[in-house]
Amino acid sequence: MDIFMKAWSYFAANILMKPAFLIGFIVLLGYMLLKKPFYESVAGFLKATVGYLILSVGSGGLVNNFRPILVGLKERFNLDAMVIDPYFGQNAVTAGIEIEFGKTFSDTMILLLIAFVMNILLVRFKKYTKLRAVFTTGNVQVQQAATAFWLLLFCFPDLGRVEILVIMGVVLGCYWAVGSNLTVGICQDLTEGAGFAIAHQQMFGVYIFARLAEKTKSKNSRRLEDIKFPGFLSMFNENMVSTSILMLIFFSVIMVVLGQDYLIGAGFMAEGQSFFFYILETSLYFAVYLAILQLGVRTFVDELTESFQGISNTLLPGAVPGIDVSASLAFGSSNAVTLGFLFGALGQFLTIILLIVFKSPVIVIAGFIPLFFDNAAIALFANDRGGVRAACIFPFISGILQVVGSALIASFVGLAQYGGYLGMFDWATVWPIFTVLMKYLGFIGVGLVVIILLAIPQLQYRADPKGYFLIVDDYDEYVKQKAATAA
Ligand code: ASC
Repeated sequence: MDIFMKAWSYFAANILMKPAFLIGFIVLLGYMLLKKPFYESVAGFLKATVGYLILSVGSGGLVNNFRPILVGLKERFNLDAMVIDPYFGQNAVTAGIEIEFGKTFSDTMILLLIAFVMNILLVRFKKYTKLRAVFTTGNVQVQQAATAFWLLLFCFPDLGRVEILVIMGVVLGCYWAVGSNLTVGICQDLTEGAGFAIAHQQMFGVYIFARLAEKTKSKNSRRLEDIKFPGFLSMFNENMVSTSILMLIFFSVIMVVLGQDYLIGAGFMAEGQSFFFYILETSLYFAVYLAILQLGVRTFVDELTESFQGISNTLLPGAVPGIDVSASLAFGSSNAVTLGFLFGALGQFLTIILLIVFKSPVIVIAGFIPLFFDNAAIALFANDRGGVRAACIFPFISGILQVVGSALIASFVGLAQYGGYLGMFDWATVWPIFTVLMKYLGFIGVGLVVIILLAIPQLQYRADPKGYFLIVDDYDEYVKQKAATAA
């Protein structure tokens, strides 16, 4: 048993929690199952891993460059505020868990084992469960486990170690499998059959807004990529240019509000550096990291698509891998990505101002990760299925919900005072609902959460029994059949 746990811990720490290697090994396994020559399989492994690492450079660059600027607002105005951001959320849990509950969570590896195995079993028995996606984004699983641990202890303060682990493993395993599965269809449409789903922290959000976008679509709705701006506006047709201009405007405002003195004092800017060029360079890095991120996705996605057939033909029939939400940002309209970020920011900032004006006991500071990755993806899918208007309205609504939902849940469960909350869309909406159910209905609430989650894929299947598995097995055939039924 000890050897088994040691082997698992090694696997979890070095591979499962490092998605670049997990995706790399999935590609290797897939190609081996397809009986490709060894050298091709190794080449696939390398390309997939390097591609994913490139994506991480892009997304890490965005986070590391722009998060401190937003968080600077808190320091600059001496706000006693909580930052909504996965890393701040995780730190808040670590800081408060012992004080509040007299516990620490050191069972991450075991939890990941239970939840991962459960996810795979749910997909293996897809005939009954209708679940098609395996969650592979281990780095966010760890953040979610920390927050879920807190939420569960808040609902069941006296629970022992084993019970906590089992409940967390089951509830999180279901959330991962069901959430990721929700996005299979919309991802296939967006990527024209690239064969992956989203495994991240806004799966319900992306799906719900994608469906709402379809519902609010009118005859005149147009996608961003179908609009050609005339005259001087034509510079917005090229997304690197439009991203640069819009981010320059956005971050200029923020950095002017922060002020040169603050930026120098906090070590952002060097003394004597030109304020103008500092702002220009910093803002343009947004387009730089976005381009890197997209390059990374393009490097690994083809390998993953092809190799995963080896797995979906044998070990896990009809399955797709659930991967980082960033992967979707290389598809569809890049301008939607920028628009989503800006409208999400508008929603968040307006709501934060209202919190301040109405003297809310909890003030929230916008975190970069929810602001960008949630709302960019929401806009991307909304644009794809409902056009530009949907790509503006839904991230705006999401921004409001992220702030309101996080403020409510974090003060309800007592996390706010430790400075952070996860804050991603699902954790500001879906999880607060789960928490209320579990707090007031106890174990019946836990059962209810699991039943609600597992019912979702059944409803999805019933809505389209013919296309539901076909969209994964053979996307071209799926499109053909849809066209034939529509005609
Ligand atoms: C998160 C998180 C990150 C980013 C990254 C986006 O939730 O913790 O580091 O999003 O996964 O690519």
